[in-house]
Amino acid sequence: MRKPIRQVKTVESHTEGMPARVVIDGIGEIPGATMFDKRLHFMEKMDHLRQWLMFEPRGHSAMSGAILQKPTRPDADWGVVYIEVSGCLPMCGHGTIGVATVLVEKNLVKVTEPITTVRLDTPAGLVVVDVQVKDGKAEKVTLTNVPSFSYQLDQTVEVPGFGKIKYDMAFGGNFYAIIPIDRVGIDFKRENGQKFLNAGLAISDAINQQNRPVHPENPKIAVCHHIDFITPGKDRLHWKNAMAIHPGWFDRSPCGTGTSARLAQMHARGEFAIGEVLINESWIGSQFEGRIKSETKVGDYPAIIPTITGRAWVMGESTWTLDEADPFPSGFLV
Ligand code: PYC
Repeated sequence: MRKPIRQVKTVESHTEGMPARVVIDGIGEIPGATMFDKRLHFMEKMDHLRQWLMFEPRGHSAMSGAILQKPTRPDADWGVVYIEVSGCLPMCGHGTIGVATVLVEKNLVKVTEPITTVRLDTPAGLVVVDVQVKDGKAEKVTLTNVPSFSYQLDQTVEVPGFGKIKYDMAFGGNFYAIIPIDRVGIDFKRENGQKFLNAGLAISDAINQQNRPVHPENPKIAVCHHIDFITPGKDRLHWKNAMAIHPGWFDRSPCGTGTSARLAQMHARGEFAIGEVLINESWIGSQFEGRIKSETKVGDYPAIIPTITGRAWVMGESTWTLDEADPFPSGFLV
């Protein structure tokens, strides 16, 4: 039998409905002194591997995952490079919850009950994750995210087809434009999904042309590809979102970095205090809890340290092989 030209092993998980395909073997060590450098190297030289694992026919138009690496810092247990259908994020909340669940349930870290603490070296910095474990199962995961901050409030962007749209820009590991749905005049209903995705793409293109956000401490983080359309839930601490991600898919989870950005924005607006719990609900109705652990600064920006709590489930394990005659070695999107 012909040997495959490539083979990797993954653990398939989902976090509140959003896939997290965790690559546990087969990629090797990605060159780079830090996890941020590894992410850049991977994006420049190894992107075909992301496309192979995320695009059809092995993935789909909203696929997401993570590649486990040896950490580049002594205080971390594992390194992580996040991959998804749109590229490689510096930080991914639902991905982190999936990775921590996989590490615990596959015994890739020393597991202690009732809490196993996992320290992840991510491209955005060290992320500490507390996994609530019972009988070897990860029941609930709380990650302490990177410092998150409100970048700009009450901005206006001119969007072709929509006119002037007001938004707040906040950072929670990625940049998020936060927009109440009445500003785009689309009802929060499943059948309006494509309308939100079209609006999100137009708004993100317009923001990146007219007022591109730049991280004050890492100017290589300089794009807004996430539009957080929000609508109130049952009280002031319960919100629902349609998280439209470039080039046109929804986060099925409530979005960990998006929830962090939202906490920072609400805090900056005086709408959320330390000690409160935000229930952030996804497009499919799954929920994360968001809290503020403490306040800090990022450059000159007042910032917060958010924690995000959610759940993930291991669904199976896969061995992916690539045959030399496969006409789609980098997959495809339709
Ligand atoms: O959970 O941070 C997140 C995330 C980003 C994109 C999809 N999910």
